[in-house]
Amino acid sequence: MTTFGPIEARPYTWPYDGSIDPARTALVNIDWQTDFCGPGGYVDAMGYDLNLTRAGLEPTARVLAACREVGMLVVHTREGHLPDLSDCPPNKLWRSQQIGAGIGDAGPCGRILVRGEEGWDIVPEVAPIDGEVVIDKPGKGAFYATELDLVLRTKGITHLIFTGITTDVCVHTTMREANDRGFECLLLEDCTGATDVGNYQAALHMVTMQGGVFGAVAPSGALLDALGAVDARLTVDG
Ligand code: C5J
Repeated sequence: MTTFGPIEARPYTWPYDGSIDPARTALVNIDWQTDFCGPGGYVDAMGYDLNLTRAGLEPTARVLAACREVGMLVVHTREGHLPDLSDCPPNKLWRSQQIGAGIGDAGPCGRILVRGEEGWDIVPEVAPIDGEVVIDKPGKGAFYATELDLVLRTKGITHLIFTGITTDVCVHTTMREANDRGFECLLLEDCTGATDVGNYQAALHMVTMQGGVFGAVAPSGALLDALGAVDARLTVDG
């Protein structure tokens, strides 16, 4: 299969081993759910600005199209709990109730952060298509209590490209877990967002410390250029 890149990233040209091989690379889209970026969802109930968590949606849709085009594995994750909340730790439940967005409580998009509810769905702009991997997770990290590691290793994946929300919570936790497992990670800075601008900026910066302690950071345009996604790049640039 054709390889692409490498691409200009911070703090090193990504990937460390020379080029992007679509057969060994997965795009991992973290928690693009209504609960985190849609009106009436969990983040909205907590009172945070949805513009911040929605900011990366359009660029992510372009990246998703380009990665599908080159035959890359696409993985989507969803944070959510079983309807009886038996997989929701009591301290997580308590904390959500303190901030006025109790997990399992009824809201405009159904029960907050519960599997199968409207708010738990991935938003249409970046929804999975047939054949893509969807990982349901009860926690922040996508490796904890899920089949993700096994699926990636079975498919021969060694490199991961991340988009998603929120940068400082589920994206960071998953990227850190992935890095510890030996996956070579890239975070697309314009394809992610947090509930706080300072946290978003700090989370990006943390990745780049110590020579790329969790991997590297790049704008999505660099990836689109490398993949030869000419149409998508033209749209990005207007
Ligand atoms: C949070 C997430 N923030 N997807 N989840 O609770 O980042």
